[in-house]
Amino acid sequence: MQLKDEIAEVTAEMESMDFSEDSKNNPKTKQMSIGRKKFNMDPKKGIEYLIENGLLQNTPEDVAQFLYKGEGLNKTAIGEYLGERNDFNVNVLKAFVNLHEFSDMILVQALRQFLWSFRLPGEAQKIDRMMECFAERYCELNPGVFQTNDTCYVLSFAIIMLNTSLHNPSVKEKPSVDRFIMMNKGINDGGDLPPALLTSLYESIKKEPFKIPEDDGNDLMHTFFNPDKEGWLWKQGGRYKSWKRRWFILNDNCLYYFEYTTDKEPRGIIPLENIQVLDGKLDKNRPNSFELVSNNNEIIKACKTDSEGKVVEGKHSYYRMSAATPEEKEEWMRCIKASINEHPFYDMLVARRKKATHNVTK
Ligand code: 4IP
Repeated sequence: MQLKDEIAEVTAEMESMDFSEDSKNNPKTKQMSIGRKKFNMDPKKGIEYLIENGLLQNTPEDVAQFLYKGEGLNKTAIGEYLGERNDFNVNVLKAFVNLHEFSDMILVQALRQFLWSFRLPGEAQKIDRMMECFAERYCELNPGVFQTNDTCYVLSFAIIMLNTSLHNPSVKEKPSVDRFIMMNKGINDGGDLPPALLTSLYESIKKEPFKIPEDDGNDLMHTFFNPDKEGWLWKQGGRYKSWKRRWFILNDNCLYYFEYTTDKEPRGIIPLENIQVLDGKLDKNRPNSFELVSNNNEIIKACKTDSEGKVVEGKHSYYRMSAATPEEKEEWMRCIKASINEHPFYDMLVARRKKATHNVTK
């Protein structure tokens, strides 16, 4: 952080050296340069300074314009300022998003532009507010693409997660386009989005990952959505305790299982809510096992396809799984735990997803 501040300072210094003699001696230019430096160190103080010296008007629109131009400004500082919760900053955020022109852009392009204009902060509430504004703006400029703003919001995150899965080397199993389409079923106000649209979004991300400003390799995009994982596990039945080999996918705070890797429809979905992961009992026939148990000793909320192909509720008071190796087991437990405990943001996303798919569950 300190290093970043120093770099920002030196950059601002170098910029001011480029000025002609006239402008160098111009007190306003000098103040502007001081204001930028202050902003990079403490965004609130920087803006106050610029307003006090008459270089910015005290309106959300003028401040937004300044941040949007972003000349000499550190994008982490812009993100910090836009994420603040008071009325003025929230209005600056709205005005800032409204300066983006997304007409006739596919969602990935709009996201690329948006996520490059500042650095998304790490806090769930802030991300939520920013992405909500983004979705609202995109839908306003591209009417008819999505049924609701929530659809746009949920899909934006699906794209950000896809970006991680496709480009983060620690994600071994890369999702296919069919998988991406499947994961986004029902999000268009209960209906499905056109496969051609989802395919074009997928292809764009596959070809070119998102560019994130000031990415230090420890960025939100790389760590936050890391728990995604896929692989074979053995799973014990609910009422009838037979063991089945199933292809599991951990995604979006849910565990999905499939009979074959190429299946488009999962056999079962276990939302990772109100559960914990425990080491399994020692059983030499089922080594490397772990269990998902309910926090309140109730049946775990889940759905599955029964033998007639109907979607029904699961009947598990616990799920017992067995992995091929001790390392695999540890990895699954780590990833599931990470996705349970982690971020309040997941709860927001799950809630938003429920809204976007509400017709399905009605
Ligand atoms: C079935 O046993 C399978 O193990 C099912 O797993 C399981 O459903 C059933 O649990 C269990 O009875 P048989 O196929 O030997 O009859 P899968 O759906 O992966 O095939 P779960 O809920 O684990 O998916 P109950 O609770 O329906 O009995």
